[in-house]
Amino acid sequence: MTSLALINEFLGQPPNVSAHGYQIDHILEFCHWFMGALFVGWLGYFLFVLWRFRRRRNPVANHEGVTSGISTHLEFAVVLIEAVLLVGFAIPLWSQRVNAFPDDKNALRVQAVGQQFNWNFHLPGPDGTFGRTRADLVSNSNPVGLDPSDANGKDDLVVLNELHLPVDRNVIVDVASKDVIHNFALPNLRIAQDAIPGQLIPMWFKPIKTGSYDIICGQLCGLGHYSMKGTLVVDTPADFQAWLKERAELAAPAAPPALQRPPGEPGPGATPGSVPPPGAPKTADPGGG
Ligand SMILES: [Cu+2]
Repeated sequence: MTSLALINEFLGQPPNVSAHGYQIDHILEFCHWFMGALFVGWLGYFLFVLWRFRRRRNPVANHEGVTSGISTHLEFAVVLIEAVLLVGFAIPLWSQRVNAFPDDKNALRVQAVGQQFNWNFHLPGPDGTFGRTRADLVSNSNPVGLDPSDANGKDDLVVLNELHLPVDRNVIVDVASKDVIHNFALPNLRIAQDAIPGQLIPMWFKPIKTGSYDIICGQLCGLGHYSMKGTLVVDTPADFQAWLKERAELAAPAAPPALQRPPGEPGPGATPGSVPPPGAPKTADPGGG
C-alpha cells in the first residue's frame, strides 16, 4: 500500500501531520490511480481507433457501427466506480469535517482572520473567552478590532502570520475575512476552508506531529496572493504554553495606546462576539455602483 501511495508524493503532496489526513490521502491516492488508468485506457483506445478505422482499410463507411456491448459496460463501470467514490467516500468524509465537530472541552479554539495579504490569529488567552470584536475598531494596530472595553479581551492574543498549536489536541479554527474571499489552507493537515467576508466558518483538525508547516491562502485574492503565507508551528504542550506566555508578555506593553477608545461608544454594525464584517456599511460606494 505504501508504494502505491507514492503517487501522492510524486504529485507534490507534502507529508500528512493530521489525525484525519490518511483518509484524505487514501481517497486522493485512489483517484490518482483511477484517473491514471482512465487516461491510459482512453488514450490507448483513441490510438487503436485511429489505426483500426483508417481510410485505407475502410474506404466505405459502415452504417451499422459497433454491435458489441463492451463499451456500454465499460462506461457503466466507470460511472459506478465514480459514484462509489463520491457517495461512499468523499461525501461521508466531508460531512465528518463539517458536522462532526469534537464535543471536547479540551479543544482549542482560535480565530483566523484573512486580509490582503496576511493571516491574523486571535487566541482567547488564559481565560479561554474571546474578547468582543467590532468592525469599526479595526485598524493597523488593532487588526481584528478588539474592543478595549471588554474585560474578556484583556488577555487575548493577536498574532500575525505565525500560529502555534499544541500537538495531539483537537483544534477548532473559526475562519473569517476582512476584505475579499481568502482560503485558510493547511496542506500538511489536509484541510482548507474559505474565508468569506461577513461569515465566521469553523473547521477542525488534530495535529499529530510537531514541526513547522505552511499556512497558505488557497484562493486567488489579489496581486499579493502569492505572498499570503504564514507558518503553523505544532508544539509540544509545554512549548505551546511557553509560546503563549512569551506572546502575552510581548503584547502587554504595546496594547494600551493603540486600543484606547472611550468605552461605551458603540460603532455602527457592532456585533458582540463576532469577527467584524469587513466594514461594508461604512465604505459603501457613494456612487451606488
Ligand atoms: Cu488570500
